[in-house]
Amino acid sequence: YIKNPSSVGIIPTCYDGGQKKSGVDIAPGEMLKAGLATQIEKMGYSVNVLPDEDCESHKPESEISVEGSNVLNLVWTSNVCKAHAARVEEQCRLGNFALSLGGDHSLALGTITGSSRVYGEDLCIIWVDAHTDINTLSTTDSGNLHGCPVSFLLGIETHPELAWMKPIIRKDRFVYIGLRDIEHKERKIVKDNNIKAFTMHHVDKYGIGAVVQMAIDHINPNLDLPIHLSLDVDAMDPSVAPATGTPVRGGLTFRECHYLCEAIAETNCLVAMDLVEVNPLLGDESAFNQTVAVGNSVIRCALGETLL
Ligand code: Z70
Ligand code: MN
Ligand code: MN
Ligand code: MN
Repeated sequence: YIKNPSSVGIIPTCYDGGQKKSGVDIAPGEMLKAGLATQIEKMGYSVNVLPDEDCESHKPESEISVEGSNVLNLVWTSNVCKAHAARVEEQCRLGNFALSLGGDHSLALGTITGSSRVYGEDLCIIWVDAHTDINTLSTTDSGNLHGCPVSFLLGIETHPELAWMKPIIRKDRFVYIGLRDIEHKERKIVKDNNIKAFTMHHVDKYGIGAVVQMAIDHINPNLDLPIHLSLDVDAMDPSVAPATGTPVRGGLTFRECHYLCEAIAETNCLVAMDLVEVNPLLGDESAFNQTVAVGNSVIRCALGETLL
């Protein structure tokens, strides 16, 4: 794979159907309005901003219900993510850095499927989030698919509607950082599947430097494999990123999250990134501006802005 891509493809998909709060769908537009593309260009990359996906056009006439599950918007989410996956795949094939802007985290069904079609089993995932997002169709209480993408990506859950994913992500090349809000049934899935997870407890205990080092050593010890970073802004503390649907206190500080992105940039292995769950409608104008700005800032860090 191409190390250190010189071009970035920004892929906005304004999808909010993986959860119930509207507003997460206007985040890509706001992040771009705040200057994200120009900021990345100033770093020396060529930037191609793809058009927003028309999520309404993917809405089915009727949804399906799944027995034993209260899952919502399964067909709609599947359609949107399938389209998004094709766009991520294309950017990766072109050798561009694939930057997905969400939208809620259900979009990762598409983002990681897209990059894995190009990088195959080599692909390593760093999932930075307050939540594990590993519910299955039967364990989800909320019915929100943004709480479920990891189970589909790791092949723990399947459904005919999502058969297009053909997941090939290896469980030993997947790692969590920043967890602090895990449902009981999710905890069991994480343990039963032996998935490496660094919670906020580990960040407190070892420090962010050691945690990121251990996470990278786990998935990619020789630094010779491509990495996809899926970053949910709620990984950060609500004092840093307040405008998000499910804020959970005790999160990554401003510097911890920036350090994490810098350390991943330093590996020269990062090929794709998702920035999801910014919701500009939650909170006042200053909360909104702050969250959009910190989202753009961690993206630039992951692209190497603050490295010498
Ligand atoms: C819960 C669920 C979640 C993000 C909330 C919450 C999941 N475990 N994910 N906010 N980003 O509904 O499954
Ligand atoms: Mn909407
Ligand atoms: Mn998430
Ligand atoms: Mn989350």
